[in-house]
Amino acid sequence: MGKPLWACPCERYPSAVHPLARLIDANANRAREALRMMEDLARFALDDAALSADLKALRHDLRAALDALAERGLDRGMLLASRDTEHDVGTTTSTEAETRRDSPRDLALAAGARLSESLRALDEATKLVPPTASGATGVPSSARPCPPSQFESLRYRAYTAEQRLALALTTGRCPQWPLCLLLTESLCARPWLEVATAAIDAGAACLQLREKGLPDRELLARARRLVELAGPRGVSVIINDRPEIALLAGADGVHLGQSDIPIHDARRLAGDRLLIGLSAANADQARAAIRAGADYCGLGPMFPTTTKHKPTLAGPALIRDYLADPILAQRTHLAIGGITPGNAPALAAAGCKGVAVSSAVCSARDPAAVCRALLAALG
Ligand code: 3NM
Repeated sequence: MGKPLWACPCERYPSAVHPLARLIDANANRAREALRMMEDLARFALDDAALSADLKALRHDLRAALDALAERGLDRGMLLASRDTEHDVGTTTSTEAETRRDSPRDLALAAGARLSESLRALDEATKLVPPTASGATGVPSSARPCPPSQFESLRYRAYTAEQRLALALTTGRCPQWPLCLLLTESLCARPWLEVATAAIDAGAACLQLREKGLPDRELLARARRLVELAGPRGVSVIINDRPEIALLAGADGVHLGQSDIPIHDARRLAGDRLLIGLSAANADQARAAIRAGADYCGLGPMFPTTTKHKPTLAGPALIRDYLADPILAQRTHLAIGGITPGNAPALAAAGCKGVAVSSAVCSARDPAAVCRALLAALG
């Protein structure tokens, strides 16, 4: 009669404590806890029903894969009985990396790492569990084929879920700029560099370079000039439409429209090196942007504008919708479109914390005065 591999291999262990069962139990707990953390982040930090349901299904399938081990003689009772936390030599060992978490994304990444490690450990360790409960095949375990592992496919699903979750949670390092100047030379009443400098002097915390027709070489040179000007003063530089120019210039971010390259592709180019903003005309578009990993949303148009063709007005109601959503409300927003010092109080009344403005500042004889008036109107 062959002895099951997980039976006590030596006299050191009390009969209920089997090293292999103990290892499997510990990793099952680790995987379950990590999945629950990820599920709760999708549910409470992102409000993402689809991702939260996928993570829940993963958790249930993990349970089923563990329960299936009962057919091979390793049932729940045995796993539980093998647990010996009191004498676990590893419970007091922790590293600095384990104690440091700065954002929900850090929680997701830590949970994702625990999940894939524990699923890999389960995948490997269960190869030592003989295919039948008796283990009495007469064939040495090394010669018996392993049953196909369910843990391997769970691990692949876990990788994708971790990616979706961590991308949507972003780094949390996008500031809420009160004023972003959209800089377009053709709208400027004075040289563009003077306009940019005046805006910074007056308190603009962000400059977005928006030049649709400039040859690439000039666009890159201008982006670099703005980064030189703004960077040392702690002012962010965002490049409209062009992640590769933003990366080459060392800018802080890129702003994309609904028909520009998808956020996922911009992220593949830029990783965490760029903040990514997306224009949204309604709260559904804003939610989709955040789930896809946008760091901030441009919300508009607030008012009629001649700078961009915009047949439908979103109006300040969009700010209210955005701020009424508990997930969106935590993300940076920039109201955009036709904003002036005269109409900015209506945005402030809707709770607006940041505006992106082009013609009202660029076309002013005194751009600094307009920036100050906008900031004052927003309070
Ligand atoms: N995007 P101005 S409105 C670039 O609604 C842009 O997504 C908008 O310029 C949007 O301050 C707009 O001159 C124009 O109106 C903003």
